[in-house]
Amino acid sequence: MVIDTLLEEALGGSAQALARLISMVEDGGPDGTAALRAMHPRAGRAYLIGVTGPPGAGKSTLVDAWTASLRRQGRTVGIVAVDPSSPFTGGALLGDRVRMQDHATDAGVFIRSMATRGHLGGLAPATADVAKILDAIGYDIIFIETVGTGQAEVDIVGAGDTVVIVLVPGLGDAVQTMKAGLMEIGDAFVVNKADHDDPDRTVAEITMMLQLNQDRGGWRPPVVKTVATSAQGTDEALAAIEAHRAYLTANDLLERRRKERRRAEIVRVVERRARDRALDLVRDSGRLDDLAERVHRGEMDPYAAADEILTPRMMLDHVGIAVRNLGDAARFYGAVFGLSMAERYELPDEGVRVAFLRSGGVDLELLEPLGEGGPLAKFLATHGPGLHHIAFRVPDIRRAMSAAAAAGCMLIEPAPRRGARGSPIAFLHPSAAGGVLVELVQG
Ligand SMILES: Nc1nc2c(ncn2[C@@H]2O[C@H](COP(=O)(O)OP(=O)(O)O)[C@@H](O)[C@H]2O)c(=O)[nH]1
Ligand SMILES: [Mg+2]
Repeated sequence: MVIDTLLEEALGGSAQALARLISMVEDGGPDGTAALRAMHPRAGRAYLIGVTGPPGAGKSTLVDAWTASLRRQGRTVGIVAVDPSSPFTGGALLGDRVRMQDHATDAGVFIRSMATRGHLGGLAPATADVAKILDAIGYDIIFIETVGTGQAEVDIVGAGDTVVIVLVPGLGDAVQTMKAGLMEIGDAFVVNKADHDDPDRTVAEITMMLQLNQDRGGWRPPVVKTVATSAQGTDEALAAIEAHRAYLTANDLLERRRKERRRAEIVRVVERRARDRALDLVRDSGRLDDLAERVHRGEMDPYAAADEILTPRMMLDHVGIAVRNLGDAARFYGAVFGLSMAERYELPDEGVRVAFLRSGGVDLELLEPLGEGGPLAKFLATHGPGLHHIAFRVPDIRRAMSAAAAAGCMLIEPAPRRGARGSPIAFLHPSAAGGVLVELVQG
């Protein structure tokens, strides 16, 4: 399979294979999921550092300086940068590439720029997944750079083991940052562009805000001044990150943090699958056009239209089996499928005793005649035990009944009645339904 080959090549050090793998993951299709699945057991060794702050604060320049230092220590580095892609300029993607050129030929560094998907504050959702792939491939340190403007970004950098907030001198940004909720998640603060304005004042302001922010679990986020363009203070900032890592490790907090992140990961997978399922449901564009037309004409609202799409037009609800002895049959299905008897009741008017066995999917309704002469007793006398009826759940029982009547099917009763389980039910005569008695249940 293509994925296996790609994985093998990427693990063997092919940057090209790795880039293709990441594209698959970004696309979010089944191949990407397969790749992530295969890589999952290998991930968890890298240290993830989230870097965020206002645009232009110098995040990329800082990451670049840190990468150079880490490479000198012999550590490999993966970088995932999420940039707002301006429709006018093509965004900062090119800028990042140009700046990171020094590392372009270094096999120990892998840089991936991801575009935000259009809308303001929108983020390439696969960031954490891409980081995971880089982790699994074996990069020691992974930087996730995002523009800190809102909750979505908070979620993404929150995926880091250490979260670094980058600010520049001047109160405005710091206030904005606090509003965006970034203050609470910062494990270390960098005041970059210390060659400008009055950096010490900004350091003091941040320190004060941090003091107002109680309960950091014993950790005091350091605040470091840097000039990223000339690598001044950048090693001190890196040391602050390392100190946080050491703190987490020494206090058994790293594993706890990572375990908490698994919840977010599961939610992400559920979200992705739910979205895939949703796309599947609207794939029938003829049906979608039809619903759009009806909404447009004012015959229904968009919510009812969505309900029509989300509710299957027909779903097997239960299968009714005529038996001579309820207990024996129930024991059999219990022994084989582990079904338990959910309800048991007698309907003297209809001459049946009923047992419902719930399966979690399609239920079984076992029917035993109550005395002689009822319809079920007659059924048993002519057919013997066996399939008695199948019941379909439909969104609108009256609609289904009139469709059946229009198709020439005889209705056993003209209007729905309330079934023993509370929902409206109706029966269609077997003659038009392929020889099977069909029960309709409104779902
Ligand atoms: N004067 C000065 N300029 C810097 C500093 N750090 C970065 N820059 C410049 O600020 C601009 C934005 O930097 P960049 O790293 O792309 O910011 P990002 O948007 O936060 O990633 C670039 O032109 C950098 O060269 C600094 O410490 N001092
Ligand atoms: Mg940048």
